[in-house]
Amino acid sequence: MDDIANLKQTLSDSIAAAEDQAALEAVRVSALGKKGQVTQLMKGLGGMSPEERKTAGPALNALKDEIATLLDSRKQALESVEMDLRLATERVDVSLTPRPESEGFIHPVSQVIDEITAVFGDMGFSVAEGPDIEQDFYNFTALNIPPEHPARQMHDTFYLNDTGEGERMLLRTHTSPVQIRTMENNKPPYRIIAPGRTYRCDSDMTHTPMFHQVEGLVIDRDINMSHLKGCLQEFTRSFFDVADLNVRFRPSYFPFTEPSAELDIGCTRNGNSLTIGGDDWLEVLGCGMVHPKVLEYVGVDPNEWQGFAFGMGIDRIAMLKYGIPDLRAFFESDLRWLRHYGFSALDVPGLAGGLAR
Ligand code: 2NM
Repeated sequence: MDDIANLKQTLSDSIAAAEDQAALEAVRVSALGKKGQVTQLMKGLGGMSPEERKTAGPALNALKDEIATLLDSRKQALESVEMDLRLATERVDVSLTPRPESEGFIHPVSQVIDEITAVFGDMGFSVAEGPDIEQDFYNFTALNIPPEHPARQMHDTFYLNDTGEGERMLLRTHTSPVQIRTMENNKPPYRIIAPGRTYRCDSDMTHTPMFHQVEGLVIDRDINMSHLKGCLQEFTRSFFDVADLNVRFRPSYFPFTEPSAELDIGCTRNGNSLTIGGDDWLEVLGCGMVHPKVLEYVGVDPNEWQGFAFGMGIDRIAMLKYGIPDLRAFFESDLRWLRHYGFSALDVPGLAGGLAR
């Protein structure tokens, strides 16, 4: 029993003297490890007489528990000292300047689509969408474009490969098929715009084979030409943010409208440069009263319903509004170009960047 008391004293002293985790672990191994002193004594129990074992057994078990408890509390004390030391000596420099995140930019075409949508949205229009790959019926026939019309010739329209099953599909040459589908699938009245990609086999300084259009459609029981004029005058003045912008309508022709017109806005030409506002004229969109034949194609009774439609190219008016000189740079995906001409998604000065609202 004296051996036990002595061992307990020695081990407690070693535990108290352990200066760090490694020293403490060494003490633990020397006491409770496989060949540790306490372990060895416990192995000796087997060779004892039952009498001896009766007193030595509980005493050794108590020693083992006491040493384990002492080891544990010393371990916690050392950990807390180590933590205090780390807290006192280590630093996180929260003042370090962060590396700048790379910021994305809104493409001018997306920005202009958003602006146009905002203006017509305020006038009660909603946005309609449809497929880029179309059938001849929706792109041409239903728009009163007869088979012999030049717009149908191969040089203008991209046709998909013939699959042998039915009609050859094509890439829509305007977004009008969206209006056709909307009228076919919904009952009048309609008040929609259809922005999106359009395709024509044309590529030079001022034409890209893929370009963007917004078309609009208003059909109700008594929509007339003056609604068309008021709506589009309001749109151009709001979109270009020029309150007294000159506007004029010139007679024109489209197969899908009768009468048809083109809308010019006031501009100023100076050598090669062109600015909005002034006494010169610039053509910006086509429009007209929807042809009765178009309404008949989609099952809308032209004796009950009538209205107007319009269409404009987005890419060119984006160039105009934001002074972008080269159309082809629009679709080259040059990030330096986008950083220069693009719009921040986070710092939007009013939805339309200076809309008169
Ligand atoms: C234009 C000009 C005039 C037009 C017509 C239609 C529809 F589907 F309602 F008949 N959608 N868009 C239209 C009318 C388009 O673009 C220069």
